[in-house]
Amino acid sequence: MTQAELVVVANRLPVDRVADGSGEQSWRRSPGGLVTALEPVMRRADGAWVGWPGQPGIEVEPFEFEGTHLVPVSLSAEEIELYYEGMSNDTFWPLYHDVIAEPRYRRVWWDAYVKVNRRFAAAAAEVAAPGATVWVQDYQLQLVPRMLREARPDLVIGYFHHIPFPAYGLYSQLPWRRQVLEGLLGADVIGFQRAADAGNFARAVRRALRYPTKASGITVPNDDGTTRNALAKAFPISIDAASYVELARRPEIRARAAEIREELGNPKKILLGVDRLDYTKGIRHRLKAFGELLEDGKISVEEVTLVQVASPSRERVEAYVQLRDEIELRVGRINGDFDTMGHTAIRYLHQAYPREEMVALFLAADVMLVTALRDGMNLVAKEYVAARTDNRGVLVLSEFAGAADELSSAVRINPHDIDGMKDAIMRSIEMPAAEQGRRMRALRRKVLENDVARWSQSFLAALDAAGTANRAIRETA
Ligand code: GDG
Repeated sequence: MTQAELVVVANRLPVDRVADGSGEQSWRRSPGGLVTALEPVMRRADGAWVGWPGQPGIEVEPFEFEGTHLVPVSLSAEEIELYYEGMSNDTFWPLYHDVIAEPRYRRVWWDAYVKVNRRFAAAAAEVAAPGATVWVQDYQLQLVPRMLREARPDLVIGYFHHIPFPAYGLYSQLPWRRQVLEGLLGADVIGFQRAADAGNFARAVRRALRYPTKASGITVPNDDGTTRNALAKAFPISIDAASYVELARRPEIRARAAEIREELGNPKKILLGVDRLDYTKGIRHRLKAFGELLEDGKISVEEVTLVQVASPSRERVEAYVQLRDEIELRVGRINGDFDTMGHTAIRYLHQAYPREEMVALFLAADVMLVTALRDGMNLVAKEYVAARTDNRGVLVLSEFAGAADELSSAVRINPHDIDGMKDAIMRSIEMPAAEQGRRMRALRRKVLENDVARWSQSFLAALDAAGTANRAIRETA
């Protein structure tokens, strides 16, 4: 049986099951950011990855894929409904994004969440070598760190939270608030996107559990009366910036960007939004501001087009079905009111595109609109910046996205302030090339320096240090 020195545990395996032409099933690397982030580390460490293979009810034996040992965790259709669509995406997601949508608290969802977390923990415990490092990813698996520590006290355990962690006034709604904090505190290092998220977490621990905290450190009691330290700290995630630079330099992608402008009727300015169709992304607010600018006569469809890519997401969760209806109604109204035969106000695309097409869109766009109401980081903002090797283009960025902490040279907005957003859009449309260049150069420096390789290295280095320190405490106890 394979035993790995580094184990990643995530809701999804880094592969998708695909049928080839003859009906044979095979695996293909999934395009996600986390996969790119961890691939080099996994390869070097002879790592294992524990996760759901992406289809309900299928039982798959562990297998090797491009140098990583994959350990599938099977989930039934009912478990996907309760643990994933229910507890993860209809309770934790809205609660952690400051209750933008109303979280639903259902005990059957929680029971399934506990049961599924236990299954992930057991799979990780089985594949981890003695003293191995295990890195748990995200809010679907918040109980895994503690479950794993109970089963395997020899392990060094890290957890990274990809979404925001809310203030205690909101967090305290959660009927299982203590269990979740205790679950997370099973880790030696609990990583967050922003310092504010780590601060909210530490305050929740003080309020709900009464454990002492000092700077980033939390003193966690063990069952035998001894204590250990957990570190709760910000490790802002990033992108594989070099791969965006490479794509942006390809002649065929640059040609495609020019073609996109042509196809849109050569407007003077193209505004772009790229989001999963999610209520956290502020798509409605963006449409409102854009629609009002047309109404006010500040812009016209001959001059300015908004391209909105809204990739399909969580289509079985009711709030997402509703959101799609609302957005499509609003897009239809704006286009109906303002389109001409030759020009459209909003080119709305409810589709997912290959990365090459995304980069061509980034290059075609004069202004990138990131108007999230709450967002852990927002990688799209960083991808746009990385792709602009020409030092042109303007990033409009919500203060409520984690990326705002680093990307201070963006045009910052509060998406709730529609007038403010309209002003920011006008300023961006009219921004002189010299100012665009100055801002873009500063943004690019940040993103290229702090890429995803640095993110994973700095998390794993902190984890190594914390693990060593906790081991020393244990051995002298
Ligand atoms: C969560 C947190 C945090 C989107 N549509 C297409 C496509 N995408 C890609 C983007 C980007 C990724 O998906 C989305 O990442 P974001 O960070 O923008 O947002 P979430 O999906 O909500 O991610 C977030 C992130 O985790 C990482 O920690 O930043 O705050 O919510 O890479 O480019 N990619 C392609 N076609 C599409 O149609 N190829």
